[in-house]
Amino acid sequence: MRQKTRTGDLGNMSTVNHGGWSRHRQVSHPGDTVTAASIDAMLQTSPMRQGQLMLSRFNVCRTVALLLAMLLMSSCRGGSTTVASSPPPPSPPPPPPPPPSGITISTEPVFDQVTLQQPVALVQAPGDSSRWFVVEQQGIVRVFPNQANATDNDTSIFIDVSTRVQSGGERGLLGLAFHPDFGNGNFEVFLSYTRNNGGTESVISRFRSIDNGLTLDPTMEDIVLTIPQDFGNHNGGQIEFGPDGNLYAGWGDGGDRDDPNNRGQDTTNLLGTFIRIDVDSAIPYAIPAGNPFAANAATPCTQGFGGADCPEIFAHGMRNPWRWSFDRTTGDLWAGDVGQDAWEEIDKIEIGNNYGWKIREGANCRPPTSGCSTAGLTDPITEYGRGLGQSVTGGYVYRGTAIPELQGSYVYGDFGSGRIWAIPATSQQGVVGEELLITVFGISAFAEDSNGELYVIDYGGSVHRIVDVP
Ligand SMILES: [Ca+2]
Repeated sequence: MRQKTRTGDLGNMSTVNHGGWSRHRQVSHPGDTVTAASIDAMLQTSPMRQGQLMLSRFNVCRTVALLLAMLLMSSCRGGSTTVASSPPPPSPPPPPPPPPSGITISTEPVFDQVTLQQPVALVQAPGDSSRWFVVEQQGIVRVFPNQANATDNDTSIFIDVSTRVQSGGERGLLGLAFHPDFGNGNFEVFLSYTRNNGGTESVISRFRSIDNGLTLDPTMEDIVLTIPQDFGNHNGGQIEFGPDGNLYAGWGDGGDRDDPNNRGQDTTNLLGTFIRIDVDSAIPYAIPAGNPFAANAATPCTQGFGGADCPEIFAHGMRNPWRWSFDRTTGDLWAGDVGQDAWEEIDKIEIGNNYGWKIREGANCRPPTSGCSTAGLTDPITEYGRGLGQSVTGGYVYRGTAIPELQGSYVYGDFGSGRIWAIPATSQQGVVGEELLITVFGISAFAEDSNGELYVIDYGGSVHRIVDVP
């Protein structure tokens, strides 16, 4: 197994999904005072960085972007200056590692002649393995050919909604979902982003291609639903069509620390939930009959809140689901749910379940650290503590063929530590992930191609294929 050693602290941040960077503190956030000059000064003076001065201009730009992100978020970990917080509970000694599985992997850079800016997702269109679509946080979706030698000259803009997106920290263009019939009589694509509507607001909108799938028309935006956010962080924001043809979305708890408005446990709003809606049967959507609160279908929470339990809800008790996927073989929904102080968790999201936030973080009571009621709460499949990472990024169950020993394993990583782990997709709750690799990447997402092969997306702007080490 090739293991890279981290030489810096670029990954020790949680740009996309963490912290207490909230709207009411934005003005005084130290990140706002960062200038290009101060970044330059840091680059010049930090011994750790000196080797990086030899980097290409492109890489320096990446470094600056990452430093910016790091500085933005570094104060978020400790978080609040306005909310008194208890110290995190001490971590118990780690359990013994599982026996080695024989999985040996590495990563290889791909598409390294294509410039990507703060990518948060990389996807292919249904039935079309010839192209990749990269979702950039500032509000642009670029498309480039699925060719190793693709360059910026081969890259074009699929859609640019940056002028209506509020980006930065954990906000931005956060999700894209092709309609399952896209290119086959349907040309709809759904985007999920945050905008400024008197405060941060999450939006899912329906767009269409009127040029046979080459681009999306930005002038025809039909808003599907909106959710006002309490604070600027924990926006979740991924959207995907499930194997049942419904559109799923995952939302964070509204932000700040300790879920101050108890959104995760309150099912009269869409914060802290997974939702499932049917975007084909009605405008803007219909409620699938099996949803837990489908009886309230006549009073949907199209603006995030309702007087009764929201019929869109599929599961709840989430803190900030960051990157999730459906197993292409079983249809199971696997998600990373980012922790606050102590535990990062991987959940298998099933209908009607309550995943515990803010009663528990991972499979642990929150302060007080014992005695919380666990009745009705669903444990994660696996969790890891702060010694191993700071911000989980959910991945995929590997169903490819290039790495035989990885088949049937759920692969996930950590944005802060760059670690990549796997667990058997048949795991029961409490399994310990097997660490496969320590990378230098700020893992903002994983990607899965049409053959089921997996890729790691580095928030700094690079893509890396996961490959076998025989
Ligand atoms: Ca949980």
